[in-house]
Amino acid sequence: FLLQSDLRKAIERDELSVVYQPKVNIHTGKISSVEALVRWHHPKWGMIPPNEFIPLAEEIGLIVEIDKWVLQNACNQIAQWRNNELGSIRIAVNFSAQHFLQKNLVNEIIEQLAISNIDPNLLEIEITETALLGNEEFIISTLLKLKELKIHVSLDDFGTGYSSLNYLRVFPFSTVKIDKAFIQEITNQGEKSLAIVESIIHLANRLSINVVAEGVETLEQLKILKELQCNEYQGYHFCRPLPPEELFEFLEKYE
Ligand code: G
Ligand code: G
Ligand code: NA
Ligand code: MN
Repeated sequence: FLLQSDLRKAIERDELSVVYQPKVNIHTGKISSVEALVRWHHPKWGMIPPNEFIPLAEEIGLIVEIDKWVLQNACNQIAQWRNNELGSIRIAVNFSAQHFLQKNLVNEIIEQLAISNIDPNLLEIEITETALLGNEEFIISTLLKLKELKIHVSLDDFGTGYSSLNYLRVFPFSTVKIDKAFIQEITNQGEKSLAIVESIIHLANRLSINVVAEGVETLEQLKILKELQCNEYQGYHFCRPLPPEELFEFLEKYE
């Protein structure tokens, strides 16, 4: 309960921050986007992992406010990097189901893009399957509006939830992200995970959906993913999530 009331005050007390982790094309080495991941520095308890406070924020109805704060931060970050001549770099922001299912979502995003003066093409939204459990027509219309605006939308953590194959048929996603739980098993005698990863990649390629492997930690995993014709990967092997200044240095050196 203490943590709940602390979380309610975290934004105004400036205790949240955003770290960024690149996604990179396996074949060209080009960075396609960087994912924004929120962090909470509690004044007394130190770093609280998102796996603890995001579910809490969802429970107490605070997640929408947090998501919006991260979106605003990420948009301002894109603009700042552009002005610092790093060039145009796309940022992927995680939206929880509660947020994604809001009626005025698209207008709010348009407004934020205008305020930060950035190109919609530089924004990507990551949602998980739980966001797809609502009204199907509403979700499709939201996804189509975002697509029309050239905003990218990714299906995150694919393979862990219901993972209906129908989602890939019905909803217009630009990208599917294979959950890291599968990737970590492909070099660990996880014959079943390997088969699942191979199938998801094959399916995504056949459907012309971009496919990203999450949580790649070793060169061995990367080699397998390359052979399987996965497009992009993300993980500690390439780069950990970094604060903006450190990511800026990383990108400058990488170029
Ligand atoms: O880096 P990692 O431990 O940060 O993230 C853990 C979980 O928290 C992931 O499932 C990630 O999607 C989620 N997460 C991180 N940042 C955000 C955010 O800004 N909004 C939402 N809704 N989830 C986030
Ligand atoms: O949004 P999503 O649920 O996909 O969140 C990604 C999570 O995975 C974040 O918590 C991020 O810090 C974490 N992560 C990113 N790369 C790696 C990795 O190589 N290994 C592991 N174990 N976690 C990773
Ligand atoms: Na994500
Ligand atoms: Mn994920």
